Parts: sequence; structure tokens; C-alpha cells
Amino acid sequence: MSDKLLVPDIGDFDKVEVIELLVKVGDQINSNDPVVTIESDKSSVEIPTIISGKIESVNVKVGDKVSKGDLLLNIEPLKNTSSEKPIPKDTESIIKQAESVLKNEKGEEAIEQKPTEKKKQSTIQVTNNNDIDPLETQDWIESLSAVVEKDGNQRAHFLIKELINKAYREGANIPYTQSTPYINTIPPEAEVKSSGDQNIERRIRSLIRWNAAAMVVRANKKFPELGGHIGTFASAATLYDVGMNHFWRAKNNKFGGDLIYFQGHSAPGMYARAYLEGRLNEKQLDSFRQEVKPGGLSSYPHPWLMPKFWQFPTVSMGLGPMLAIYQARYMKYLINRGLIKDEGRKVWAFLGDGEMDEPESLGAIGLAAREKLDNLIFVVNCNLQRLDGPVRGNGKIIQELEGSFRGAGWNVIKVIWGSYWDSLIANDKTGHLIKVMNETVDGEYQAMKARDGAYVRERFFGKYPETQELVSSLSDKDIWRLNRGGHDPHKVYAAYDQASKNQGSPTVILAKTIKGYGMGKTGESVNTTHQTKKLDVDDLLYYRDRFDVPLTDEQVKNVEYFKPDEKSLEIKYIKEKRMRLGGFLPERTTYSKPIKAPAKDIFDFMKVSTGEKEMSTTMALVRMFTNLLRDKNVSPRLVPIIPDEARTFGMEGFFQKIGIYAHEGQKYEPEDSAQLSSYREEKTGQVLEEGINEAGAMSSWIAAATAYTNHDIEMIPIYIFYSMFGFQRIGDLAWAAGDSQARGFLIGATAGRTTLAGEGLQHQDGHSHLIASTIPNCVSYDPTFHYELAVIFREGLRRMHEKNENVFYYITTMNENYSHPAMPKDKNCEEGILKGMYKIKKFNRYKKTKIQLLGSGAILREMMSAAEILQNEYQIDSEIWSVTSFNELRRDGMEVERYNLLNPDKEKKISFVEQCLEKTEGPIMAASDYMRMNSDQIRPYTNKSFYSLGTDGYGRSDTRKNLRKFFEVDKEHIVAYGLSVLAKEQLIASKYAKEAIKKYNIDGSKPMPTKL
Ligand SMILES: Cc1ncc(C[n+]2csc(CCOP(=O)(O)OP(=O)(O)O)c2C)c(N)n1
Ligand SMILES: [Mg+2]
Repeated sequence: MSDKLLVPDIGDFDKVEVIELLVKVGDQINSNDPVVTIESDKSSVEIPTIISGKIESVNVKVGDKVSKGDLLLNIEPLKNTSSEKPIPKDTESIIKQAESVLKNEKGEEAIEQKPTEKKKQSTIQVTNNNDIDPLETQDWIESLSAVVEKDGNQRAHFLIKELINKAYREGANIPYTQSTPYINTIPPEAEVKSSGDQNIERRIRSLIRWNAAAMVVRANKKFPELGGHIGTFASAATLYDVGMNHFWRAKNNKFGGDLIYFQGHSAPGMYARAYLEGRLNEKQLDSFRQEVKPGGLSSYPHPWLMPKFWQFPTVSMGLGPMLAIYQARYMKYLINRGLIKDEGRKVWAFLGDGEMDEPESLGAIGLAAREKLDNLIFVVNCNLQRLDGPVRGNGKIIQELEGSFRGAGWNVIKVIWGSYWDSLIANDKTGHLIKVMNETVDGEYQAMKARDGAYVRERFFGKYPETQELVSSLSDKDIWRLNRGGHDPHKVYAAYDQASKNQGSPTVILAKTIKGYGMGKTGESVNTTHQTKKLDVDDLLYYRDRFDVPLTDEQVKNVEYFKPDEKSLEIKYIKEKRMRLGGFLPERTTYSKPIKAPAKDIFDFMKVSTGEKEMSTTMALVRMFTNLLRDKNVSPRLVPIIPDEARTFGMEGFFQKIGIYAHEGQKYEPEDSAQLSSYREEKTGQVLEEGINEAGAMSSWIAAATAYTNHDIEMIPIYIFYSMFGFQRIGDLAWAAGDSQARGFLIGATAGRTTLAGEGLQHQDGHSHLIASTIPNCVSYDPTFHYELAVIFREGLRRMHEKNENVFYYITTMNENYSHPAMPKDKNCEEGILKGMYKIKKFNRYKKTKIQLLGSGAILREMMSAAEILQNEYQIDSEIWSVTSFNELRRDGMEVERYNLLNPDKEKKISFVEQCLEKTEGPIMAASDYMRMNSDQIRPYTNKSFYSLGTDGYGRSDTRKNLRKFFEVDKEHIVAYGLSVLAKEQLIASKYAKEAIKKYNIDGSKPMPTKL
């Protein structure tokens, strides 16, 4: 007896066309193998079998329309499996998960709560003036201390939580606080000590500080216009040094390497270290910010300019934090999909406290906590200043950030006070010191570090008699020496150690530092520090003395670099530390293997006519993806990235087919589990379904598009977005992608100003191609027909992922349904598609008057219709060119023009535009669904008369027909304008144009759409 495979629940669709049979009679098939592809007017989906066995009969053929319950196949089932009903996949995974949870729960029960080690009695006491019953308070505090001592922190935490819950239930309105007192999170007794030689490390750090400052000062002396920053790195030197000496592991043949996002403005410090390490020489340091000649050092981290050094562009503030979060997330994605090993690698991101005001900086912290990114560590250098002044003069940035990060679920480590404060805090029996610490605002903290010890005594310790007393035995110099946590290598080490070991959540280290640390009167903690790039001789002498740099006065005056002998302890130490950590950082290398581009025949179905069948280019693209998923080389590397728009683009079939990535799998049975396109989340899922978050999706795309260097695995990310919410929304990230040498596809779907009919002003894109054209390594196309898309996409795969060219593709697709012709047989067609234009049709009946019509994307078809009218009604011949990329044509034109200007004596080269058009007759009229500027781009590269039509102005909702009329890119306007152009060129009488304007009811008094 055979089993019947029926059409499953396909959602809201009925009578859906079978477009492909993937099996035949006699084939042996296994559960989940796709058997047919069906296609509605919006999307195409493969139907998998749920029965394993041999196919006895195929009961449908291509072109049939099927609905739920229709018979697809008769299958002779495999023995043993026939009687067992297959458990639907979702249910199976839910059962597995439930079982694992049960196991976990048991495991957790079995874990005994270890009481924490006995600690010194807490020194933090409440000194609240509003305390109406201090004795009662004391009772409660003592009870709590007893619990901590006897049963440990966990128990104390539990009791406090219960108390708060109880109070809420009783109706008490308890103010919610997300911040802890203004002291270090790690108490001194819990600090893990560094094994490093602190003396040598200090000497090394001092040299790095000096050389970094010298580099900026020297560049500025040579060319005062060059700029540079000293104050940022001066504040962060210890934060970097501890990481470099003890924590950050480089990539080598045994380990994938930690990924470090360096704060952009601290670049001089990284160069100064590379100099001591022998990676850069003095000549290179002297070419800081002089990059026009090869070998210069870029102002900030730019992989494009220093491709063997920098890994991540960070200087557009706010992008680094976001990119780092998605980088860490993508690392887990690759691990969970089994594409890379889990080696415990970390992503570290260094950020400025001012930078945290960028909405992007905090925008994705929720995701990091939700996805338990314990491979992620943020270090926020809280020097309390940004460019103009204090970050939070009237408040406390560390406390504010602590609240935000704790609220989001991060592990927060505050590193506020250095070791010199330890004994003072321990002796603060009354709690007044902590009270002053809590009460003092950042503006005051900053001002104190711009003054001296006496000032601090008066303004800080002088606030209460108790704190005054606490420092009575300290000299002003001692008080001045009381250091901030971020400058204390012991405190920084302990924080990094704890952060590295933290599990289950991301960590943020909030390190308090001083901007311009060590720069003295000119730079330390003063509002102008950020832009200080000149230091006079006195400042330099002060800086030398402050850090004991072994240079003579004369050498200081000459602002000489200092590098100890290769055999010196310092150089040996610095190198040995890095060798133990696997190599130098930062360093950008690539060992990924190319992916073989799929055979051409995988795209063959897109080169034949669709006949009567109408489809959009978005749908053609989705069909193409489905086919690509059958290519064994390409399939596992595809990373579809969709910000909550899969259904809009007809991509919901991917949910079942390749699953949605979810680090916890799927803990619920989805509402639509019985349906073919059910919302299937899985730990090994392939689709990145990012939610309504274009910036996050773009960050994911960048992580995937640079996996070839950061993870040594070539991936093919395809981020498909509403074109209007693409480049316009995430333009700066796209720029960073170019800098990062990203390789992958960006798809601007529902593109064009008139193609997306009913959505209106906010949705209709008429300029994304222009923005794309600003990125030098972004290759962009606006194809009309499915074969154009196929040729472009395959070439993209070949260039980027097989030949490893550092370019990325932006392709627009539309949601307008029409039939697609077969690919022209002309052997030059493919070349033309890729270079930007090819002749698609010719009208040559009358051989009197001719016009060249250049149409792009959605408007090409209007051009083709207009050409027919021109021939049939006006006896005008024409040649129609499909322009797949004005951007690419312009690039070619610019290059050719430049060559000709530079080589006036040589034979002239001819631009591709001119190659196509030079021998043609008649003026040129070009149009696209974008602003006129799009087609105007090629105007300079032909000597012929050139006219542009386009969709300048704000979009609005209406039918496609009305919109095209409004923007004057419909066939009627093209005819009328075409006749006008011919009249202007004196090729026909003007009356024809006038008549056409009248005939088509074109209102000449209507204002330009830009004014409406
Ligand atoms: C998006 C963006 N806006 C503005 C700037 C210009 N800028 C460079 S550094 C800086 C101040 C940085 O302050 P902070 O983040 O606190 O870093 P710090 O130098 O204090 O460590 C500004 C405004 C920039 N680089 N990027
Ligand atoms: Mg700052």
C-alpha cells in the first residue's frame, strides 16, 4: 500500500501554481526533501515530503493549480517508518527542549549554595538624615549582615527581593533604583592580581604615552593643519595596556583571536605601541595623517586605508558599540550553526563616555543581554569629558550608564577609584566618604582634577567634618595622588579578569579616568583637552617628568621619539607578552577559502520567458534564492537578513526551509505550526530575522560581510530591506561597510518612487541609487527583467565570493508584476547588463526620424510602450536601451574622461556609454524611477543631445498609473516629451509635440512635482 503526500496548509492561499517538480517516479526520497515548488502571486515555496520512501506516482504537473489537501505524490513508504507517524519537527524540538530544561532544573537543585567566604564587616553604613529610627535601621542592617555571613550573598539577595515584592504587594511605592553606590563593583579583597611586572609595565606605558603624544605634536609642527588627539589616549593608556599585556589574544593558526574595537581617537596610542613592538618605524610615525603617499598612518581606524592593520572602523561615534554587539551575536550564530568552533573568543569594544549619548550606542544593548552575549565586553572610558565640555556636568555619567546597562541585563563593573583610595574607603566608618562620592557631580570631579590637592581637600573632603578628618594626616600631595580606577592597572586587571570569566550576560566596564591625564596645566581635565594637539616645550618637559621618560631636555625640545634597545627589558617584555597572547594586535588578515560561484545553469530558469506569467523582480529574486539553496557550495553560506519584512517580500517560505536563528531554539509551538511557512525558530537557523531594526540588520550584515577576515570564513549575506529604509536610514553604516571592505548583497526591495504605489511619501524611494553611488566600492544595479537580475547576481557571487574582490552590491527589486521576456540572444547582452546598458529593442520601420530611449528599472517598460506609440502613431523609429546601472556607466565615463585628459597625445579611449551610442541616430532621452540626477550622471559622456526624465519630488500614495503621470514618467509623457525633444532638435515640427501634449491631457501649467 502506498502513502499519499498531500498539499499541506499553505496559509491564506488557494489554487497556487506548481512551478517546478523536483522529483520523479522511482526516486527515493527522505522526510523533509523538497518535492515540488509552488508559487502564489507573491511568493514561491518548496513543499517538503513528510514521508520517506520510493515515489510511485507524481500526481501533479508544472502549471497545475493546487490547494490544501490535493494529492501530490503516491509514495511507497520505507519499512519501519510507515507505521510511525512522523513527529512534526517543532513538536520534537519542543519536547527536547522541555527535557533539557527539566534536566537543568534538577541540576540546579543539586547545586549547593556555597556560603561566601567570611568577609570584613561592611564599611558602608547608612547616613541618612531622614532616618526616623536609626536603631531600627541598625537592627535590619545587622540582620542582613548575619544572613550574608551565614548563608551567603545569594540568600541575602533572595531575602531582599522578597522584601521588595512584599512591599509592592502592600502598596508601598518604592522608588526603583538601578545604580549602586559610587564605588568600585569589585571590592579590594575580591580583586584578582596581575602576574605582570608593574614596574616594567609602567615604563612601557610611559613610553607609549610619550611616543603617541610626540607623533601628534610632530605631525602638527610639520603641517599645522593636520590635527590629532592626545587627550583621549592619555586617559585610556592603562585600559589598553592591561588588555594588550594580559588579555587580548591575537588570531593565529591555533586560535581565531579576540576582536577589539579600538576607540577611534585613541589611534595614536595603538601606533605608538606598534612602534615599540617593531611593527612600525619612525618614518611611519612621522607620516601620521599623511596618507596620500603610500605608508602613511590613517588618522583613525580605517581598514580601507590600512588593510593589514585596522580591523574595524569606529570613529563615526556610536557605530562601534552597535557593530560590536552584532559582531558578538554573529560569532554565536556561526558557532551555533556549526560553521566555526567555539573557542571562547571575545569581542571587546572601547567607547567614549560622550559617545554613549549617540542613540546607536545604547540602541542594541537589550539584544546583547537578551541573547546572553557573554562573549562581549564594553569598556567605557569615563573621562567625564567629551569635545566641548563635561559629559554630565550636573550628574554622573557612570551612574547613569550603570542604570541603563543594569536595566538591560548587563553585568556592570564600575572601576571608579584606584588603589590609593582603598584604605580611605575602608576607614570610612560613618559612610560620609561614600556620601560625598555619591553627592559630587561630574562637573566638580572634573574641576578638581584640573586643580591640585589643596583644592580637592577643600572642595571634596571639606564637605563634612568626618571626611575632613579622614584625610587629616595626608599631605596635599598625597591627596593629589589618590588615583582614579581607570589609571590603576591593578583595578583594571581585576575588572578585565572578572569580565572575561563572566557567563550568561555581556559585561560593561565603566572606568573612571582623567581626560588628558598627565598633560598638566595645558591639557589635564580642562575643557579644551580634546583638541589639544600642540604642546609647547614646558608642557613637553612636564609630560616627560610626569612619566619619567628617559629623554634629555634637548631631545624633548626636538620632540624625539624614544624606543629602548631591542635587547632592553622593556622591548623583550612587550614582545614576550604579545607572543604569549598569540601575536600582535590590531592586525587584519584573511585565510578564508573562496566559494565556487554556482554553475550558470542554476540561473537558466531566469533566462527564459515567463510567458503569460507575471511576477515582480522581488519574486524572481526569491525564486533565485530558493534555487541557490540547492547549490551545495553556496547554500550553507547564504545569510538572509530581513528586518521584519519577510512576508512583504514573499520570503516566508524560508522560515520552514532554513529556519530563523534563535539562540534558545523555539520554546513554544508556533501558532501556525501546521502551515507550510510556519514561523520556525531554531538554534541552527539560517535566517537573521532582526525585527524592526534596520541599523541592527545592517550591523549583522557587516559582521557577515566581513566574516572572511574576522572569522576566516567567506559568507554571503543578503540583507533585503524596503529600499526607502535602506541607504537613507543606515547610510553611515553603509559607509563603514565600504571602509570595512564588506562583501555581500544589499537588496533594496519595493524600490522606486512610482513602483510602490499606495504607500506614500515616506516609503517611495527615488534616490537610494544616488546614495549608493557615493560609496566607491558599492556596485549598484536597477534591473528590470529576471535575466538581468540573474546575470548581475551571479557576477556578484563570482566577483565577491569567488574572486574575493572587496566590493559589495546594491540591487533594487520591485513589487510590480509583469511578464519577463527571454534573455536576448545577442552575445554582448551579458556584458552590457554588467557594464550598465544594452540594446533591448529596435524600432526601425520608417527610417526617417530616430530617438534613443534609455530606460532603467521600472520605467524601462514605460519606455518600451512609448516607443511603440511613437512608431505606430508618429512614425518615429527608436532604439531602446535597458540601463541596468547609471552608476556603473558614470564610473566608467569618469575613468575614461580622466585618461583622455591626462593623455592628450594618445588615442582617445571611448566610454561605454559612447561605445553604445556614438553610432546611433537621434537625440537621447533617459528615464528611471529615480531623480533625474540618476540618469543625468551619464550626460557628460556622450556628445549627443541628452534629456532626462525622473521622479524628483516627494512621493505620495496613488495608483502606479497616476503616480507615473504625476512624475511625468509614464508612456504618454515619454511620447510627448520625446516629440518635444525631436522638435527642439529640429527633426520634426513642433506641432506634433503640441498635439500630443493636448491629446494626453498634459497640463503645462502644473508646477514641477518638486514644488508639490
Ligand atoms: C558621529 C560623530 N559625531 C561627532 C564626532 C566628533 N567627535 C570626535 S571625538 C568627540 C568627543 C568624544 O568624546 P568621548 O566620546 O567622551 O571620547 P573621549 O575622547 O573623551 O574619550 C566628538 C564630538 C564623531 N567622531 N562622530
Ligand atoms: Mg570622554
